[in-house]
Amino acid sequence: MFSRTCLAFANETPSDQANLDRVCCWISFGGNVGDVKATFDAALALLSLHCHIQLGQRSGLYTTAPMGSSAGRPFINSVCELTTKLSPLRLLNVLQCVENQLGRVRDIRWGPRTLDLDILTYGQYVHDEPDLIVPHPALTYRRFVLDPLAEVATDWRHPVSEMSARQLVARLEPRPLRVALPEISPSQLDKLSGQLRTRFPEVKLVHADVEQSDVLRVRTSSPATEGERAVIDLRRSPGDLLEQLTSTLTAALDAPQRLSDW
Ligand code: PH2
Ligand code: MG
Ligand code: MG
Repeated sequence: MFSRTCLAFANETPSDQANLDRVCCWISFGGNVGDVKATFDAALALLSLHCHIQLGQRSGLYTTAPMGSSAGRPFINSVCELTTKLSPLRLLNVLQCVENQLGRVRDIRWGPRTLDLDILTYGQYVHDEPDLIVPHPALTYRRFVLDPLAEVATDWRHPVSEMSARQLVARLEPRPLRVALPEISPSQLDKLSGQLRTRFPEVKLVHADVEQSDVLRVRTSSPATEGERAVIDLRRSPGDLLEQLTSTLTAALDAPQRLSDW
């Protein structure tokens, strides 16, 4: 059952043998160091060796604005579908093995990288623990994953909000983009608006947590409540509030350029 090809993944043991049904997953690819296209190809080749992974559709390659003050040069991003019998944590482990084999150095959080492989979704599975969160918690506001996903995952729906990738992109398109920060005081909001105005003239920060679908809601000090899963949780981003908002808005307002097929 556990074919020899799986031994290419050094951290795996025979207990990784999976007896689950095959699950369809979407994986994001990102990188901005070295020959990123060659690294993506090498990652696909390694994943295709795994006896419990079958590769599916993939999007084109996109150039995207680097999100985060330490991220470095623009990124190349893409998404790929795979089906697997591996559990979510086993799959995560395989992805990390591939990242490591292809020269990933884990030093600066959100720093420049040769390769980042993230599980965007694992079937309809919803899991929120420190070891792994699926669906990826930032999926709903990052154009660098949503645009590639919208290109190929046309039947896909977000397991919690049930929105398609195209609908999630559409939420980010109105200008001005209204962003609600209900936990921030009016005076702090004025200050933040002033600090963000030059870089993001198309963004309007609002305090009122009005029930309007065109408002992007952001949590800054408490977790989203039940039924509020498309809310952006800034506490997952590095830096102070200004830096967290800057990186979030960079990802939300980006207009990724499709470079080529992959
Ligand atoms: N990944 C990061 C940090 N910043 N920026 C872009 N454009 N694309 C990424 O994939 C990306 C990023 C950390 O995972
Ligand atoms: Mg990532
Ligand atoms: Mg990652």
